[in-house]
Amino acid sequence: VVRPFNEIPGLWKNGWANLYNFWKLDGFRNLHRLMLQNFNTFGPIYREKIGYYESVNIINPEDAAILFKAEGHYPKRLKVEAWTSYRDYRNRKYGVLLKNGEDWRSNRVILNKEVISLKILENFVPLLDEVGQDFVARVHKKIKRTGQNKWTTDLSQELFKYALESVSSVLYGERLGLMLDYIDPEAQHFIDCITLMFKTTSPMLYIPPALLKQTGSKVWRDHVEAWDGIFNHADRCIQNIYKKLRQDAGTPKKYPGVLASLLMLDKLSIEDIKASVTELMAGGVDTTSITLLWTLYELARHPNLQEELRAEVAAARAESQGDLLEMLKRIPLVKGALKETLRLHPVAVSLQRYITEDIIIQNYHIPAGTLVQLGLYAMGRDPKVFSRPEQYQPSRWLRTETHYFRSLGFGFGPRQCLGRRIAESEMQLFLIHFLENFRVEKQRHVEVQSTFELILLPDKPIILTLKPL
Ligand code: HEM
Ligand code: 2DC
Repeated sequence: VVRPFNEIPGLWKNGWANLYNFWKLDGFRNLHRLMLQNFNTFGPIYREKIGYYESVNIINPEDAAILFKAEGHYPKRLKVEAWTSYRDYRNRKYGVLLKNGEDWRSNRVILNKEVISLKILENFVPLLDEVGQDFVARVHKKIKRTGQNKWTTDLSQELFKYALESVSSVLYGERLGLMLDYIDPEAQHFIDCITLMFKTTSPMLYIPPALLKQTGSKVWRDHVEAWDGIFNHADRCIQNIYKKLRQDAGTPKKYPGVLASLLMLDKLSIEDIKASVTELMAGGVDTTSITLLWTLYELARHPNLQEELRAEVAAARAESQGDLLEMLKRIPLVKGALKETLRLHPVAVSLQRYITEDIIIQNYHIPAGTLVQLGLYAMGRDPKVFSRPEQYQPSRWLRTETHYFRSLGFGFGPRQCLGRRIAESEMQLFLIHFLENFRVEKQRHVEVQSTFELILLPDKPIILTLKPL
């Protein structure tokens, strides 16, 4: 017999006591580890309430399949109130990230064609390839300057710039120039604001922003300042393209970028376009750069694997004879490496949906309307799901072993990551150029773990040594 909702194990009876314990355990930064612990304590399903935040948590791929079948026509994630509060406070429109219902769907359908369709990839790849080339040229220069034929550094700032340059080149069809020696301080400020925005969001998952706003708390003030910085810079970038487009109205010969394409298409209001393009620009920095940093960290720890990947890239380069799209089809192990990175170091600790119909998971009844979370970090490290989960093994993604609901780093279905294609090609091209130019080594034996700042980040600087080949 199916057991009732109220019998699901877990701590869900006293949200406020749970919030207090969560705070004592430094849960704001340990969310991923606490989720893992909860699965160990309660099994593959548990119910939880922290403050106002109530959810049912699952870990098995087969249960994820049930969850996503019940996501309905307008899939809805956990509402990040900090983000909606800011928009309401400043009277700014929601973009596709924050919209819901029919408004979300109609915007998303139009954006899909310009941002994640396979057809559009042809336009993105040459732009992203150029940024990849400029990145390696920049690193070669840095290496020369050390006079030691190697460069030991924390690459995160360089990767933030690479990621922002990449996403901007695709969105605006032009370069910001972040791979140059002197960079626009506004762009640097934009990067810093995104990091601050994520960091200040996580406490507000549990403490309502409205409350923090009333009490004039620093988190809320910092959060507003961060989003203000993000929107001001994005507005300037968008205005700049808008003006240019009005000046030379004729049809351009080359691909003009996502923003100009959307403006010319004239299917979304300018305000809707601005809101979503801002979200794409902000969503495109920390996500891909941190994933690349983790990948380099893993390659530094696995020198043989690094050589294997290098060989794959060299062969793909030779076989594809200058055709980049063709080349991207010939690097399955590089793609496996990126999946493996997202398995062990996912950007998103969980995926969530408010289910639109009653479902049964692990023989428990879960009523429609419940927030169900798939613990992505916990699943990636579960030995029942991945054999030897602690090992970084890109080749596991080549084998015939089942991948059924196991590769979910970008989410699933119509509400999955809108930036997915940009992110994937940007990261693949980065690794191609990197492997063709440098060997990466790790310093001492430093174990780096994840810390939760809304997205999962390395808990300490990752210091790498780059040597030219
Ligand atoms: C949503 C992951 C890069 C923009 C998401 C979601 C995940 C995710 C898990 C939620 C999906 C769901 O609920 O099913 C990642 C990862 C990235 C990445 C792992 C890189 C390694 C990017 C980039 C952009 C971007 C580069 C922008 C160019 C977005 C947007 C949404 C989203 C706009 C909301 C889509 C919607 O609600 O319709 N991402 N992301 N992401 N991401 Fe990404
Ligand atoms: C954070 O418990 C943990 O892609 C919460 O590019 C549940 C939750 C809800 C929404 C998730 C968020 C987590 C992690 C960061 C995500 C976000 C949805 C989109 C966002 C996954 C798992 C991200 C990083 C976007 C950000 C876009 C931007 C404009 C801020």
